[in-house]
Amino acid sequence: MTIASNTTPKVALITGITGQDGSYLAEFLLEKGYIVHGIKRRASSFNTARVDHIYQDPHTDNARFNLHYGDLSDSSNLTRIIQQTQPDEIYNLGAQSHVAVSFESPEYTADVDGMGTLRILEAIRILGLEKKTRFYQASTSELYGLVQEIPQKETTPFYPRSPYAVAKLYAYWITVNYREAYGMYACNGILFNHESPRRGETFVTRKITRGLANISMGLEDCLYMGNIDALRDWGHAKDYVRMQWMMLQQDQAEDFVIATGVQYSVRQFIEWSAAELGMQLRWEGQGVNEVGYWNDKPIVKIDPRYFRPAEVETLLGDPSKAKQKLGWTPEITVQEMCKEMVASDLAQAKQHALLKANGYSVNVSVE
Ligand code: NDP
Ligand code: GDR
Repeated sequence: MTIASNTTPKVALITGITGQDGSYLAEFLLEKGYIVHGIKRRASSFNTARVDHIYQDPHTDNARFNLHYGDLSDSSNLTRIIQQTQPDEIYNLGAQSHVAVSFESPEYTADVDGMGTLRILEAIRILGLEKKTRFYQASTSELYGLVQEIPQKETTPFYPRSPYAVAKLYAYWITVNYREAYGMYACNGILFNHESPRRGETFVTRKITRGLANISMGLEDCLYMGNIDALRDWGHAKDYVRMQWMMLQQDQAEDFVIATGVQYSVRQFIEWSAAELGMQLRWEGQGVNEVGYWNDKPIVKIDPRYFRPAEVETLLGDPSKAKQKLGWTPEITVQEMCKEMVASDLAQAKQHALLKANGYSVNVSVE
C-alpha cells in the first residue's frame, strides 16, 4: 500500500463510492497507490458500510482516502469537488441503478443518471481540465434492452427498455460527444450484470442468496420472485472494476463491452443457491402459479409485483474487443461467485438466527 517516494501519486475521484463497484474500485486504486476521493450522499443514517474498512482518518498525515458530501443532481457541488481535487481520473459510477425503481422514479433517474453525467463532463470543461482528467462512464448492457443481435457487442444497436436505460443512453452518447467535440479522454464501459457479496439486497442474485440463506436458518418462509426465466450474463464485480481502470490507461479513449460471454437464467441461479445450502428444489405449476418446493415446503413463489412494465428478457455479451485490445479476461466464474455470495449471506443469517434465539428482534425483509 505504500507509494514510491519519487513518484507523484495519481488522483482519482469516484462518484458512487459507497456502492458495490465504488467500494471495490476504491480498494483496487488504493492498492495501486492512488489518492482516492469519493462522493457520498448525505443520508439520515450511515451509508458507508461498504467502504468503512478502507476509511482513513482525515486527521492523519498522508490520508489517501477522502470522502466528500455531494450529489449528482448538484452541478455547483460537483464542480467545486472537481476543482478542489484536480483528479487525473474520474469514475462516474453514481446512479439510481435499479431498473424496476426507475419505473417508479423516472424523472429522478433521468436527472441523476443522465444529466448527472453531463454535469461532470461540463465541470471538467469549465475548469479547463479536458487534457488532464480522464473520464469513465458506467454504461450498461441495459442499453441493448430489446436485443437486436446475439451476442451483443460494441456495434450492436441500442433499444433501451426502461427509464433507467433511456437515461443511461443519454449518458452514453454525451460521453461520446464530449470525446469527439472537445478531444476529452472520455469512455464508456458497457458492463453486463456483475454481482458480489456487496451487491444491493434488492438485485436479483443477492435477493436470492440472502432470501434462501434466511429460509435455511428459519428466519423467513418464502422467497417471492418476478420473471425467473430472464437470462443474464453475470460476472463478478471485482473482475469488472479492474477493467474500468484498464480502460483509462490506454493511449486512446474507446468504448468496451465487459461481459463473460456465458448466459444463465434467474431460475438456474435460484437452483445453484438452493443446492449450495443443501436444499434440493422441485418446481411445480406454471407461470404465476409456479412454486419451488424444498421437501414439502413451498419456498419460492411468483409475485407479479416484481414483473416490470417492460422486461429485458435476454442479455449475452461478447467481450472479444476487451480480451484482444486490453488482455482482459474474467477470473471468477458465476458458479464461484454464487458460492461466495451464499457463504456470505449464510454467515449473516446465522448471526441473525443467534440474535433471534436470544430474544433480539431482527429485520430480514427484502422488497
Ligand atoms: P449501486 O447501486 O451499488 O451504487 C450506486 C452508487 O451511486 C451508490 O454509491 C449510491 O449512493 C450512489 N448514488 C445514487 N444516487 C446518487 C446521487 N443522486 N448522487 C450521487 N451518488 C448517488 O450500483 P453498482 O455499484 O452496482 O453500479 C455502479 C454503476 O454501474 C451504476 O452507475 C450502475 O448503473 C452501473 N452499472 C452496474 C452494473 C451492475 O451489474 N452492477 C452493470 C452496468 C452498469 P448510496 O450508497 O448513498 O445509495
Ligand atoms: P437488472 O438486474 O435489471 O438486469 O439491472 P436485476 O438483478 O434487478 O434483475 C435481473 C433480472 O432478474 C429478473 N427478476 C428480478 N429482479 C429483481 N430485482 N427482483 C426480483 O424479484 C426478480 N425476479 C426476477 C428481472 O426482471 C431481470 O430480468 C442490473 C443493475 O445493476 C443495473 O444498474 C445494470 O445496469 C444492469 O444490471 C446491467
